[in-house]
Amino acid sequence: MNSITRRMLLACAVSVAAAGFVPASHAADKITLRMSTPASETDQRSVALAGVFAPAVADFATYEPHYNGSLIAQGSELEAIASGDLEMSIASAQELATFFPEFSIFATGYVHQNAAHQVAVFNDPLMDPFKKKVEDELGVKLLSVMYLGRRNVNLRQSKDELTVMKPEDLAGVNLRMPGSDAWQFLGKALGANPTPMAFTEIYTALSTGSVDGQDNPLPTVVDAKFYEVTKQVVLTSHLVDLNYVAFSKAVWDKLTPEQQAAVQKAADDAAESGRQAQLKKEEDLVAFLREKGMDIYEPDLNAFRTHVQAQYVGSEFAKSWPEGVLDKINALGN
Ligand code: KDO
Repeated sequence: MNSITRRMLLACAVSVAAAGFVPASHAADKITLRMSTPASETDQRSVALAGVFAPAVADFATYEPHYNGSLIAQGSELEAIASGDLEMSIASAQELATFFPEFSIFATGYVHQNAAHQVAVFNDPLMDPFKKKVEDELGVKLLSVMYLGRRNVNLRQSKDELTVMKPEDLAGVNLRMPGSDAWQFLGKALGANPTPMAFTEIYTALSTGSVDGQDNPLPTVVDAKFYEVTKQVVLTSHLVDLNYVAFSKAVWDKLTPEQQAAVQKAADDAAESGRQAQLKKEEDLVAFLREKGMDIYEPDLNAFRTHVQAQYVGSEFAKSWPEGVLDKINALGN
């Protein structure tokens, strides 16, 4: 049956071609780039990829974004790319650390200083062995670094009910952190009681009180409307958070050198555009959140930094960091 069908289709195609009716459809040759992320469509990284990346590769690729973890669950994207079920994602260093523990260095509290520092680190030769390993062993290319922002502690309790100035003040606080070990470690290092949970479940968990809080940058607190179900943000800035534009190596290898250059430039341009938009939002949103009645204040940052850094010293994570890399990262900062 199959062969008859194939033969019939072939015959049909041949006769159409002979009649000169075959349209020179480039669309049919285009590759589809499925991108999966737990982020929303209005998140600035999503906006930048759809608005800057997609049109720049549109000649040869159809960008197909899937938001809110609707295609692939948060944390499984890299595996999906490796097995050919996905072409792109916005991957975190914490997710990469589940495969390559040394990536935890980029997920460690108070290591990256700001957005520019992230870019300097990503483009420095120190990143080359990290990128190569991911490419060789996972079949994933890390094209560019995206800025998510300064993660802060966002709680249901008002400041009157719970004022957080030091890590000790977070003792017993049930803080939602993303699922992987590197994230959970950071939650503990902050002094809290971390609870693993997918991003898409946070709003409900905050509204029902099954967690006391969550940590994310201010633009995420607004985009996901966490301000509706929380009362304070403690500006701990414990992680200047990043994501990598992750791209299938198998797909990359099928592209021409010109197409590869276009994909690379599109990723860099999208990352830069998203970074500027996110930085602006971080600045503007303090006023917005205060208008919504939230308490926003800075704790004793020195106490948090010292406490968090002390937890990493001698940890299993720190043992996986290649010799000298932390010093190089620090040297690229202010
Ligand atoms: C989150 O789950 O808290 C987190 O901020 C982790 C990031 O690595 C990133 O995946 C992000 O969620 C999602 O893209 C949603 O913004």
